[in-house]
This record gives sequence, structure tokens and C-alpha cells, in this order.
Amino acid sequence: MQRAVPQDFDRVLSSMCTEPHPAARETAQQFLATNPGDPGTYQTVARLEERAVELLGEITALDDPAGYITSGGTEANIQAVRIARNYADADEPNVVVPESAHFSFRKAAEMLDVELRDVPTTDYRADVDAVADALDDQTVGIVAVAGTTEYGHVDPIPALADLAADAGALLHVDAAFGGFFLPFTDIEWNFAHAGVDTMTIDPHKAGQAAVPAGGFLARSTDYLDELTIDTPYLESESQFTLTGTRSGAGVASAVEAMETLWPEGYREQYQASMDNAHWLAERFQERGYSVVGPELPLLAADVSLELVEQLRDRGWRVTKTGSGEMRVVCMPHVTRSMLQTFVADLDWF
Ligand code: 0PR
Repeated sequence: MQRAVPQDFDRVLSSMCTEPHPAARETAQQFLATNPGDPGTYQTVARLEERAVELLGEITALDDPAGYITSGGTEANIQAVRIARNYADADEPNVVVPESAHFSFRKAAEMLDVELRDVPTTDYRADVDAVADALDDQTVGIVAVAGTTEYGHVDPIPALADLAADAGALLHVDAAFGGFFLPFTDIEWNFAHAGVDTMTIDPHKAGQAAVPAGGFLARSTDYLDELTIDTPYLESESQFTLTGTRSGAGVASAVEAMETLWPEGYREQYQASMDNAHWLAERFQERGYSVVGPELPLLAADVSLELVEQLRDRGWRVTKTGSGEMRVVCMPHVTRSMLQTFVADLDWF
């Protein structure tokens, strides 16, 4: 059999993953056989993981950050729900999430035996009144999304944090997608803006690190203690991660990407990606489509399902929202000339 090669990115408009920064790619290759899950043996990568958390703390305005590099946003979200459940003392714990939250919270709820209370959104954001109505004395956590998967919108995080504090619940912010764009906006989303307890922010998305490199942050190590189990035969005595053996390549490449790009490289990327998203939104509008966004570099347009299928047949990787709009994610590999070709194909049909 011929050796397989990965697809290239020149028609990928559907993915939150992107080409890793060249330095991050090279570093990932060097660390392929290292395991941050065993810091006693793999000390270099363990130190790199501390640096990764420190850098994520800078990006999210958190002094003395606690956390680690996860396998992705899913693991980080599961850990957040696990902390909220364990931290509280509830017999029948529930977590309140906007209906726009990523499906990883469903996995978390099922595995952890926590009730997930979905509440409606207004204009693609969590409705604060609806969240308030859903709370009760068994609520252990509220989730706010900073960059929704389908529309790229950011929930009213300070208001949700206040609700969580009043309810004695933890506030988790899912900035898996938005975290590397939001520092360059005036949106309130980070640990300094509001009483955020835990956060997901993924270097393997807009952070331009190699896959797998998700990020989980907690305001205090007390929260991580809620996850800790003993590891009798390792040099380290306990572990708070969900998985055991973990990707040193992901950790090392996340550090390399952040050292290289934070803040100026990420700022430039944010600006280029937003310009592209606005440019594409205008092209859609000129053609009579209605567009949602872009608040972050992601937009949805009410292109017919038939046209989406035709574009797919031409090799474009585009996806649909739950309501059927076409969704385009302007990740770093998405260039203006790529979008010009896309619009030309759109006009061809
Ligand atoms: N939180 C948010 C807001 C997300 O958008 C995602 C993934 C996650 C959590 C989960 O992250 P992991 O996939 O790292 O566990 N959002 C994308 C999605 O589901 C993931 C994705 C990435 C999909 C690349 C396709 C793709 O090619 O749409």
C-alpha cells in the first residue's frame, strides 16, 4: 500500500484545527516519545508543561494559574464538570449550560452522573434570565461559552459569574475556540474580567500548536485537588489528569507556539482572520444571504443545503449548523485568496 499523506488545508473551511506554526511542528516531532503523565521520568517535558500553564495564565489574565495540557477541549470540559461536582456537596448535582454549549458537556454529564440543564440562547448568547431560572440548590456549576462552536459568539460572562457566585456554584468558561482571539477584543471573558473558576482554552485550535494540545486552567490548585487520585508506583504520588500517558509532543509544541506567537503573532492572526471573515460576510450579503457573525472569525450564512452539497462535491470542506446554515471557520490556514476561490465557486452554481 502507498504511504498515506494527510489532506492539505487549501479547501478546509470547517475545522477548528489548523496548520501548526512551523516551529511548533518541529518541536512536536522532537518530543514524540515523551510522556508528561510521568513527570518523574520525563522531567524536561514536565517543566515545559509548567511553562505552558504559565503562558496560558498570561493569555487569560490569571496570576498563579493551575492547570495542565489536556488531550483537547473535551477532556478540559469533562474535568471542569468533575471539579464542580466534587467541590460541591449535592446529592443530585446539576450543571446549567446554554444550548449553544459544545456536545462534550453531554459526555461529561453522562459519565459523571450529573444532570445537564440546557437553557435557551437569545441572539446566540446564553440568556441570563433563563440561566437564573434554571438554578436551584443542587446546581454545582454554570457553563459560559467564549466563542461558540456554531456561531463564534461569546456569552455574557460577568453576569453569569455573578449568578454562579450567588448560587454557590462554579463558573466554567469554555474558551476552547475563542481563547487565542479574545485577548485582542474588548469582550469581557477572562479571569480578571469576572469570577471565573475554571477555563478551557485550546492551543491546538487558534493557538497553532500540534494536535493534541487542549488547555485546562483553574483559578486555584484547590480545584485540581478535587481531581487527585494516588499513583502508588510512580515517582510522583498523585495525578489530577484524566488520561495517564499523555502527549509530550502536544505539550512541547504548545509552549513553542505560545513563546513564538504571544502576543504579537496572535494579534496579527486575529486581525487577518477577522478581516477575512468580514470580507466573506460582505460577499455573502451582496448575494442576498443573511449572515450571523462574525464576532470571532467564524460566520454562518443561510446558503441552501443543496448549494452546500455542491460545494462539498467541489472539494470544499464546509459544515452546517444545527439550524442548517453553512458555517465557515476562518482559521489561520484560511487565506483571502482561498476565500476568493471559494466565492468564485459559489457564483459558479
Ligand atoms: N468547546 C468548544 C467551544 C469547541 O468548539 C470544541 C470543539 C470543544 C470544546 C471540544 O474540543 P476538542 O474537539 O478539542 O475536544 N469544536 C470543534 C467542533 O466540534 C472541533 C473540531 C475541530 C471539529 C476540528 C472539526 C474539526 O475538523 O466543531
